[in-house]
Amino acid sequence: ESRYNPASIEKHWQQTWAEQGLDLTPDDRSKPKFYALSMFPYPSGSLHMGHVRNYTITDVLARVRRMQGYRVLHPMGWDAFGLPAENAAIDRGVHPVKWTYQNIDQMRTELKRLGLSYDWSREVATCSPDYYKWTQWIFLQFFEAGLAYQKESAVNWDPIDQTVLANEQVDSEGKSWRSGAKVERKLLRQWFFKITDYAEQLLNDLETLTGWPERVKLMQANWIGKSTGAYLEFPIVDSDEKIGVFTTRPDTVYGVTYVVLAPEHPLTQVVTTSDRATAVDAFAQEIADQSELERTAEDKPKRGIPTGGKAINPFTGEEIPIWIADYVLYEYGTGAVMGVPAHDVRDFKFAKEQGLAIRAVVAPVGEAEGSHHTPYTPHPTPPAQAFTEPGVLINSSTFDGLPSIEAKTAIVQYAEQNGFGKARIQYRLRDWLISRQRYWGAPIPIIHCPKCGPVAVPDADLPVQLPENVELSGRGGSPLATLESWVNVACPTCGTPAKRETDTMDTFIDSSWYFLRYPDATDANQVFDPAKTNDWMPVDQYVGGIEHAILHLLYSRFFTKVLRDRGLLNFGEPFQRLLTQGMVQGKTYKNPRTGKYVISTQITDLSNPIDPETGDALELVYEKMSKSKYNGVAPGDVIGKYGADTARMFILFKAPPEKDLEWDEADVEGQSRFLNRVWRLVTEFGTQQTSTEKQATAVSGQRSALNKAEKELRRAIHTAIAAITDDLEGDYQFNTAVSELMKLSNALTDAACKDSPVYAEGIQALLLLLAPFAPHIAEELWHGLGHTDSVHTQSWLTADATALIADEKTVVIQINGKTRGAIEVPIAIADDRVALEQQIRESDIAKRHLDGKTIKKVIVVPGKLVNFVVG
Ligand code: ANZ
Ligand code: ZN
Repeated sequence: ESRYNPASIEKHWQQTWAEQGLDLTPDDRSKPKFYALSMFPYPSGSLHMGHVRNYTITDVLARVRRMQGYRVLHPMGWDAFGLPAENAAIDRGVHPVKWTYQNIDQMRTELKRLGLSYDWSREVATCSPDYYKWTQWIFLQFFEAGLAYQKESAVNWDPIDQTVLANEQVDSEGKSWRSGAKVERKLLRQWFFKITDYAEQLLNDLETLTGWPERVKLMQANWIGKSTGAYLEFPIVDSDEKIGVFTTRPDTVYGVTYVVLAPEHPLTQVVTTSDRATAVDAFAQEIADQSELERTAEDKPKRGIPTGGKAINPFTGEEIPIWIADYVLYEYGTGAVMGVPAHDVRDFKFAKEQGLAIRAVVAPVGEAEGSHHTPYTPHPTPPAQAFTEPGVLINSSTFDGLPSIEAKTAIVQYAEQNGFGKARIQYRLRDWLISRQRYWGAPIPIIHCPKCGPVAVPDADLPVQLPENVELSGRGGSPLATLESWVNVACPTCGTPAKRETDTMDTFIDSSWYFLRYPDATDANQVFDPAKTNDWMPVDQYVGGIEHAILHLLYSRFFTKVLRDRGLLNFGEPFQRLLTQGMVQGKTYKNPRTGKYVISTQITDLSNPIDPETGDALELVYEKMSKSKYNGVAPGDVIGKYGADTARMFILFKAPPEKDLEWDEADVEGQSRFLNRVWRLVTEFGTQQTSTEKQATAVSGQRSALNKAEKELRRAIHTAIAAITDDLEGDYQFNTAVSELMKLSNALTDAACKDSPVYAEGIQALLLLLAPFAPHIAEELWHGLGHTDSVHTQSWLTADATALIADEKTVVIQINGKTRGAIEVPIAIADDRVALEQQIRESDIAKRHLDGKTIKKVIVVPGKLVNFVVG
């Protein structure tokens, strides 16, 4: 009998499976399909535990569905464009191509060590020309559909590095992460995707995503941010122009005491009076340099100044002042707001600070005029705070007395009839800015012609290859712009000398369609064969991190809808079910006073951890694994020490998939011990019988012919089958599935019928049930039993319902409520009140305790308990 040696068996089976092509995607359309997908990683260089958890979850599902008779598509690839490669080039002089592919090779090797059943023949890397050719082709589909356009837009500009920064590269003080310079806002011509055209669908279709976590759907809905209200126009005094505002509260229009423009609003120039011009310009300049975050921060005082201009409230004819203020965003609604301090918190604060009039026009229900409870008294002084709830209109002319909801409709109708407004729906979602002044991304396939404007690169000329010899300095805008030989081309339409677009695409574009490519990953002639992609899609189970709850998932849904509308797809939602796995947290030593993290190897006594630098007592907490917290565990180390099967089992066992998981070495060892027990159990069984016998006896006999021990074991086996099968549906309770495996192994260990065919059935069942979780050891032991085909190609077991039924029930015997013992009673008797009492009275235990006593009362709970109350 050999010892369990994960290192050698895992390597052996990984090679064998690859040679056999075990994980290739079958083409057999007679089977139902199952598309199992993990979010593909960015090739940073090495796997972290978050990856391991993500991919293990998906792998278990892929393996189990195969055994259940599905044809499974389970692919893997690389989200390989992006800034880190470019920074590596700048910092260390390695070319992004080389850096990226080295990382991919390293990570692929690590993935293979985990025994993940990927169809590697479908691997994609978004930075490969075979892939980005189609990213560019899709861009042109958007362009043709009018969904890709250029617009001046404010970007974060680093004046030292002379480059555009992403929002994430600007810190909370508005400084560049790289140069530390105060970031400026600069207007540049950028490419956008018109995602706002799909806002309504993206919102409404969330309802159809019944397999998504509610939390994620809510986050998307909030991001899309639908508001129903009105567009109203306020004419400017002494001008033909009008200020359009978006409001969700048209019912408050009689309470408007001023209008506010965003400082960037073009009408600012029109309304500002000459005496105010200098002050207004200075203020606008100051605000322009602030990020949106700084401007909208809740706790900051609202800042603004009057322009000197006046507008007219079209409902009252009244003249009201026009201001500019930082809290009005140019990018939302119309970039202008009607100020109603009595009913809006921000307006209220602003009016108080600036001494603007406050006029109540909505009263709480019951306080308004005409109510029979309290006679209405207009507020003699301005209210102490804004009343933001709906109520009943007051001080609103003919609309007085209307409840807010009705007043909204009536007021919008009135505005519409008189030509100064209409109903409007507004979304918080903005068009997607997709151009990046970066090298390591897919070039935007557009040629700018002085005669024709922006022209699509003809399909035949795709891909627009990324030139390799580009100097990367990290400064000065788009690196591609420096390569004149590449930039200068003839216009494909008219032949005039023209210039290539030098921006590249946001890498989120690459990942917005990769799942459509896997069904036809190597197609050189088309983006994908619609027949194949329509067959495999939608993804049946998508697994990934919650950090992608909004952008990646929203963009992917958007792409799917656009490509459907282009006639390429016959479905509108890409991901049927979504699982967002919890974080993997590591044991972290933290100094509560300084907030600093301490490396565990520097701590002398881990049971009483002290900060070696400061002498403070350290706190032991679990936090998301990260280099800066010294709490990471490298997947390679764990696999090296315990094997991939143990790592997988631990991760699945330790917490339900959507919950956070605390990495705990003791529990890893626990799983290692469990697999060792399974190893011994099965190998001991194997040595007792010849292989032919083992297979012959694996089929259990008739239930009636079984003795008590056999029946019990069979019940344990089929309980495990039923429970594990159930755990692999619905909520995916892998943790309880693993405990069921442990229970079954215990039942086998304790079984009093080791030479029975039922025992052989149990051993086989254990391996088949274990296979999706710990694929290598299951395969090795399966072959050890004499099988010549793979455990992973076997059929999943179905529970035998008759085996689940127990013959007897355990009934507790109590005297005056105290438990004195328990006996097994045949079910027919246990469930019959009278028969049960009779049987229990005659039992030895009862007789002994009742001897010489008078029974006053007997309480019988059929199937469970008999309690004798004695005097
Ligand atoms: C008058 C009013 C009165 C408003 C009232 C609210 C309460 P949501 O729900 O987020 O869509 N608003 C409109 N455009 C704005 C902009 N560009 N920057 C800052 N604020 C803007 O919010 C819509 C409300 O936010 C609008 O309704 C407007 O203020 C303000 F008692 O109009 B309201
Ligand atoms: Zn041209």
